[in-house]
Amino acid sequence: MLEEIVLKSYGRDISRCSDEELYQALLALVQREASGREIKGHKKKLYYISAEFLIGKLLSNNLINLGIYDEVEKELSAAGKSLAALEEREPEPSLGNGGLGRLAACFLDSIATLGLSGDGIGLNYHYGLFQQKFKKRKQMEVPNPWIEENGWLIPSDREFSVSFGDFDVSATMYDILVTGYENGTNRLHLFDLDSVEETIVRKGIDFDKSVIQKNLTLFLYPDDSDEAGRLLRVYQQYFMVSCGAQLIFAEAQERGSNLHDLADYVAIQINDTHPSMIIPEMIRILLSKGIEWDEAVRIVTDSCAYTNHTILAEALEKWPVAFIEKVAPNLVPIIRRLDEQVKKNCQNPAVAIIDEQERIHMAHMDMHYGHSVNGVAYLHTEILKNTELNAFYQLYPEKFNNKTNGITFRRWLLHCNHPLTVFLEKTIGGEFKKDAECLEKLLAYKEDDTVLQRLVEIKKENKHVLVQYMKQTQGIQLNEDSIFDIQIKRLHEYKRQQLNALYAIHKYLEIKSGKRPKRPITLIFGAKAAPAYVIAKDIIHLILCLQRLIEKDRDVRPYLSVVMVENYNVTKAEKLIPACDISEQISLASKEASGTGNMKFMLNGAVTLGTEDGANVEIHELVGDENIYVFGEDSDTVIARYERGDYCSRDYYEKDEDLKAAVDFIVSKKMLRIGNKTCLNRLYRELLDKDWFMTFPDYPAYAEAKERAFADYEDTRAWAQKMLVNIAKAGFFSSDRTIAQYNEDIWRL
Ligand code: 26Q
Repeated sequence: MLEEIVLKSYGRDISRCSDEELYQALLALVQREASGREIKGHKKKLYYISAEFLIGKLLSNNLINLGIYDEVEKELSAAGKSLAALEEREPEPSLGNGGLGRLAACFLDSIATLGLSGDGIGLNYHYGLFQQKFKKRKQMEVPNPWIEENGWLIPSDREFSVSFGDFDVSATMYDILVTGYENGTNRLHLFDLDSVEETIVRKGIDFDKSVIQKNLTLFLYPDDSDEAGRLLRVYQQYFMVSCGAQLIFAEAQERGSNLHDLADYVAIQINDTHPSMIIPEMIRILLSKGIEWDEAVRIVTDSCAYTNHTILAEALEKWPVAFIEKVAPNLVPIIRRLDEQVKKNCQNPAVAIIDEQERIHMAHMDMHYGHSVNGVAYLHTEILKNTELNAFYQLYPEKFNNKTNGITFRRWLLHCNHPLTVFLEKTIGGEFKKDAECLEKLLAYKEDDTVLQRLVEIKKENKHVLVQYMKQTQGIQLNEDSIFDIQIKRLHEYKRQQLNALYAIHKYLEIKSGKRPKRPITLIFGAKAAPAYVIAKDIIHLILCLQRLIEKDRDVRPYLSVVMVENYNVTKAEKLIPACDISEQISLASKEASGTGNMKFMLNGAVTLGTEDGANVEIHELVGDENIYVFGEDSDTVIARYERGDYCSRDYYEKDEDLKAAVDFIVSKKMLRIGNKTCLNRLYRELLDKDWFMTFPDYPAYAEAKERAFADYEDTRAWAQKMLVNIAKAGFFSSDRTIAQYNEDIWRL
């Protein structure tokens, strides 16, 4: 298959080609095979519109989905070449920050896998999420280009132009083919500004934010807390929405829509509020085509559905009317009219679109003028209905629904964990690849020693592979026989990496005092912090200082290590997850909408150590008390404490000796010798004076649960049974299930 292409293009066989030539040939092969399978001819089409698509590398995934991975790998290795080396060469498109962007990527995979007609709409950022480098134990940000002369992007010949308040721009649409697993192909449409100039990048990821014509699609926003350049973000959003609407209307009309019946031709899923301007923009276009106001509003409402991904108040977008006035003045009268309509029907100021400070609440527009509002895990949706969005739930109970997140098993099992995939296939057959719930068949082997032993061996093999990788990439030597305890996710106080770090200090002090753990422990972290998020960066600094402290300490080194993986991204996740024993999911209950890393770990045989938050609640219910370590206060307790407003971290600190010792150690002489005084002091003060995400009340229960998990790990057979149950019960978290539910309840394709 590959040989044929190579001979034709280079006139040589595989063994005589360079890796670069082989990579290009594989790219051509994938594009040819994928484009032959495009899903066409359906009347109704889904558009998943999102500011982020964290797709990760595509080559292997496409080969798997096209069913040619094994064949290609054999051809290559027969010629003395390795597919792994070609994968290394591929740049990762990091067009997203974290969970929300990765979810969008998993969804596109599942939409195509289920044979549904549905495309992604997003932006073609020239630089993805910054590359993270560590210097002096601090995070530095470096631009992260990914676009190649000959890569995955296919330019389209449709033309797009966008009118902002003060100027017009033209845009090009680039498509990435999205292959389904042994099924059809859809597309991810990425819009790019024609006049972008990469030369305006200054030092690091700093760039001239003033000239929109040059920077609009230059960078992905690294952030939900960076205040600078918020106006630019609104420009990005309107650019995406305007181009997206042009595409949606053009395609619907090509499929036969007369616009009055648009909702029979399109379903639009709004991924958080970043694309919310699609609502007034579509109304604007319909009005301009002569459709009356009431009908235009109805058409748009029937087409659009909104997903909420967060209950953190600071992440809910509220844009000043003045911003929209500058960026998209034509939307302002429409938004005002929508707001008047709301205010006429409902006097509660909590549901207004425009508040008394003249700010537009994007989520409010979505809930009033979309037909569906969904949360991303059971608990999250309940909190939305009962607390955060209760006023809207009262108005529109029928719009609210839950869609518990999922992950694509093609990337997060078949691709990242070959040994486990092969073993599962051999043991329970290959049906689980298409029908994830078939993984439950594994439960029949819970008492089978050969199966249990093999699961342990596979974990060991994967740990070995990670050890090699860490040695090669960061020069860090991990101990293969230690427990791998892993926390990988964006750095955020609510996710509580600091809680894990406090435990690390506690363990360090314990070992120093002569109390050694039965088995060495490796605490692995991976996280990027938003460049302007000071405390998050301080937490990274703390972890890197601990890493250094322990590396240099002969007494402690054999029993404990703390390791921070540099530049955590999708590619690194694929290497870390299969090697994990204990999956850290320790957010403050009520704050993590769902989490999806928790699902990836479970599927790969790690046992969760977590709070009753997000999808952890559903994992707990599926695997039972025996197969998860749950600790900490529940969401009701936490929510009630926030309402009372009487949390005082110092009270907990004074009462718990271990905790006090760990917290004080942050600013100890030992630490100050390694780290930066300002950073460590600031973090220490933050914890003592504020601790907004309540790490202290959960500390004792966390340490206890962690000790229990480590002790249980020593009974290898019982631990293997836990691994087995976790794998067997992971089927529910296939994004194929999630997407089938979206389609059944919302899109109706
Ligand atoms: C907001 C305002 C201004 C600029 C940026 C933003 C912004 C950017 C990114 C707000 C939010 C995000 C990302 C949110 C996110 O990733 N949420 C995660 O979504 C996952 C998928 O549903 C969940 O599993 C996670 O629990 C949730 O945190």
